[in-house]
Amino acid sequence: MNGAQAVVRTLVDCGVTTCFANPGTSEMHFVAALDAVPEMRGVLCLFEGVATGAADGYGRMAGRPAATLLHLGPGLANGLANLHNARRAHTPLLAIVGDHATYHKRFDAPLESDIDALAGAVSGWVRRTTRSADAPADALDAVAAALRPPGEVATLILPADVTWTDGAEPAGPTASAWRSPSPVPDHQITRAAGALRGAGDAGTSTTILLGGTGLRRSAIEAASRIAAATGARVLAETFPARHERGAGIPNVDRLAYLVEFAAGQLAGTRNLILAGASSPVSFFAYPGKPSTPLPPGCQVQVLAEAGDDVPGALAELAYRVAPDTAPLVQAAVRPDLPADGELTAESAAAVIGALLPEGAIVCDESNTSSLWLPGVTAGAPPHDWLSLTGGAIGQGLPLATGAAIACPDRPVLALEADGSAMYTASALWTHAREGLDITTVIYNNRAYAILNMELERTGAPVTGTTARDLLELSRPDIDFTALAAGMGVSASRAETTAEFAAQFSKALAEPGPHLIEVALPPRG
Ligand SMILES: Cc1ncc(C[n+]2csc(CCOP(=O)(O)OP(=O)(O)O)c2C)c(N)n1
Repeated sequence: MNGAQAVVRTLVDCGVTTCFANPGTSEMHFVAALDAVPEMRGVLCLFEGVATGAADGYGRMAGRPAATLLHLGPGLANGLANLHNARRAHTPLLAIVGDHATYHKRFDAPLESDIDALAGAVSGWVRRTTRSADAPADALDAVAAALRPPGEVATLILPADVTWTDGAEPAGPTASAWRSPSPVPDHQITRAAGALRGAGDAGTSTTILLGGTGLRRSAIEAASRIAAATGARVLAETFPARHERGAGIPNVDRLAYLVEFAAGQLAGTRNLILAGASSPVSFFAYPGKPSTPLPPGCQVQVLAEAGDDVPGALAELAYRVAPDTAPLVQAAVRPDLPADGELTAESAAAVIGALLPEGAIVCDESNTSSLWLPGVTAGAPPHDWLSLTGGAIGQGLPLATGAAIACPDRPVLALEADGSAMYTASALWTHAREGLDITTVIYNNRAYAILNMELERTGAPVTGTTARDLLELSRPDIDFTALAAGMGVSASRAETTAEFAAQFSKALAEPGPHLIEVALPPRG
């Protein structure tokens, strides 16, 4: 076998069976190896940000890494923003980056750049293979690193001659390579139990902040039992990688994006217990505003870090402080389909709440249009909610691509703001090419609406029309139905609530990708 064939065989043997690729000349032997090892599914993405975002969506849902195949430094750089989001999501992800042949690098050919430096910005593990015979073992180490709890981006740089040189043997998976999450030390559970025993006392309020695997069903149920028994509050981190929610699962509100609102949610908290979440911070600094929403004097304690066994820690805590208490589960309630009327983000949310199918995977990058969604979907049939973990927009359409490939039997919704959709719109072509069951809803408000709000909040002095003009997506308006149709995705445009309801239920009923453009009214 040549190095590429042995790497692909090794990856398949340890469960990495999907490769989101945008290759170039230095990756041609890797591409050819996909024919030699047909168990590896190659998925062509037309921009590297789609490949990396898709690998993020895949890893979040499958719990094991997909590979990406990227072309030297520039290809990696194009994929960096969504690798950043994957890093924040703690997604297991294997970034394979091709490079010039080892002996060719010193000639400084045009595509030569510092791949290692670029990779270091987002990866928990980086290795450059220099000999074909080492490539399979390096690939195995890369997968093990990606799966290291809580999950990380592992980057393997493969020079072209490493991939084309013969004499490599696949490396067998070694069970010891895969580590499980660490159990939480007893003293952390004891300390949290101590704080919780005083949770209901006047003036000593305790809040449990869930994040990471703390937002899986069993962890949420344990947290709900603790809350019911002790009077503690439970909140979720603002942008979870994957939140299991819906009827039959306790409802957990997310901490608000705006620091003032988050401060309101945390008001009165004397003890904050972190279960898989980081201590909350304001997304940005604003003149005169605090950097964290925590009330003054609030004690923060870690029950479990993201890489720990968060559900296990919560279960043990529930055993100690809530042995006889049942979780408070969310009832099955959903809004009626709204009557016809003006189509707004609020009425569109009601339609989604009324029709959300069981088992849906919702990839939410709807930004300012998301405000009404949590409330109207809380009692919908059980579903997963995937959000923008690292704030780098252009993630939603790729994320949906990977989620749909990881879970081909589940309906996937991509709820997309127009500006964010445009970063990685070519993901729609992959939706069509792979026949993915993804319903994309584009909220077309013809603006970077959130930045209009941020312009006010930062207090930046606006004296003319240029600043506002940089935040408008008009002249020309973007025609998303034409864009989608041009990439082979069945598309329609809704101007009223009834039109949206009809188009949305049709899209859900038909297999394959659909896009619905929600024409929002002009901002007041
Ligand atoms: C990679 C990246 N580039 C730029 C930004 C800055 N940014 C934040 S929100 C935003 C515009 C969002 O507009 P849209 O997606 O249309 O959502 P809306 O605010 O209209 O709901 C931009 C450009 C970012 N967060 N990430």
